[in-house]
Amino acid sequence: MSNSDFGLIGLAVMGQNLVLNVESRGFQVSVYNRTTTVTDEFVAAHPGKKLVGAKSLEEFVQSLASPRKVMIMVKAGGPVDAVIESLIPLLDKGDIIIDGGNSLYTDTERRDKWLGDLGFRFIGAGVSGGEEGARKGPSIMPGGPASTWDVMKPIFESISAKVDGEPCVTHIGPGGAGHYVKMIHNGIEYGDMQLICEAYNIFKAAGFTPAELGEVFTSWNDGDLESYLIQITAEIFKQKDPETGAALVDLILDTAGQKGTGKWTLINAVENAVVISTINAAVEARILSSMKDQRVAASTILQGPKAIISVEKQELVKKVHDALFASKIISYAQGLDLIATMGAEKSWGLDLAKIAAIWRGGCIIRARFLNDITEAYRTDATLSNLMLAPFFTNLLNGFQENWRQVIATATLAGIPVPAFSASLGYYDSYRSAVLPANLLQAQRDFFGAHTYERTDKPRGEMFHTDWPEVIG
Ligand code: NBP
Repeated sequence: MSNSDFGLIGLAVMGQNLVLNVESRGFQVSVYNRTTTVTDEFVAAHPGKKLVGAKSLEEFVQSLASPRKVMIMVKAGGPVDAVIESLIPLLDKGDIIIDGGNSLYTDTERRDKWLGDLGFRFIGAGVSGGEEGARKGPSIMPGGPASTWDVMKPIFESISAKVDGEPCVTHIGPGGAGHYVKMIHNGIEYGDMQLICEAYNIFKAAGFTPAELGEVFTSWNDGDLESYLIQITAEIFKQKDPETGAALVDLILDTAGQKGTGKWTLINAVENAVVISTINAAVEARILSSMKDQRVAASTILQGPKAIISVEKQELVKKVHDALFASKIISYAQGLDLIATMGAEKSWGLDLAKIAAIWRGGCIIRARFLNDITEAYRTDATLSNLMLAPFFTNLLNGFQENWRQVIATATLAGIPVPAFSASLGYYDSYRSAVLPANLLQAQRDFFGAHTYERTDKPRGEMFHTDWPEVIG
């Protein structure tokens, strides 16, 4: 066989499916996995395909055409460094290493410098879409030097998802920009998922069965909420447990896991002083869900109203739709604000329209309304907040009344809606010309002489008051 066009290390779920995707576009692919039996079984399971299974890294590297293009698809963290360490003595200067896992962007920045100093070319690329995306076409967010992107472009564009003929991949920016944007994508995904769960909880309290919810979500997926997460949620509600015949969703324990990208997003938002309260609420909702034993104990101690909602079903479907959509807009507005802030801080030259455009297909947060987000940033690249794009302003103004009613109804019934509430709190704070921070500044000046500005004096002029002494 001739030398391969592409090589991939790490044949777990994502790696295997990406390899099959790359191969299906006409490229010959060499594969290597630390545990050799995995490689052997994978190659044996796909006879007739242009795959070269390597038993050693040396064999793997030798099988690649120059400049070599090696994608690493192993567990994020130490394993990525371990693979790079063992590749370095085998590769030639100018070869390209791509880390396609969910690496923390700061690790990517470190590797970018490390490998660049050694004369290699490095791309940290976020890959979204899970197993199916990897196989049929993911959304890919590559960072690193633009010149390296130019070399990888033909392969990445051919394997990515397409929307209206446009590939769901673009060069995001230098260094860790690709993995950074993938991290925020995952944060937005956390927000979307939690918002859907809160809608579900409200519907449950109103007596909707899983079968009815399957219909509601299917109809939503035919409308403006059309998205991958709404679509799979509809399927989840329809799924029966083969053992008991009951709706499977009712048998799944209510404790959620997380791998870290949501937490990383929160830390980065705090560091950049950007509010991402919807995503924050979503991460915290997962944490609270994992405290099952404490919640069960507290449920018989701490009091609240009966979780029953008595609103006519069709009316509730409309209201929850509006609350969900409005909150979802906020979640994206916050995530994009964080990307814009960090992009400016790092001088990455990010293009929010292009980022929104490559999220329209292949990835977990793909949604019809990403077309409108793309359009909003194409129209005004300097948009300070997505809520202020006329299309989204109109939607929010139209939704806000039902949004409030849903949150009020849920709160009065004792049903937690932390992400809905956080979203509305952000919306109301952002649109408030006056906030109670005047009192806060007075408090700060009282105990710490931090000074304050006055409403009747020019900005920047600072004042201090000799407040009365408080004893005790
Ligand atoms: P995993 O994250 O489960 O990693 C398993 C792979 O890593 C196996 O090939 C394993 O080899 C290899 N590996 C490990 Br663990 N330690 C290694 C080491 N020290 N040296 C060499 N290889 C090592 O796989 P995945 O779920 O396919 O995900 C791959 C990457 O893609 C991760 O960063 C993940 O976060 C990201 N991602 C996953 C998804 C998803 O839906 N699963 C979606 C998007 C992104 P072995 O066979 O020898 O143990």
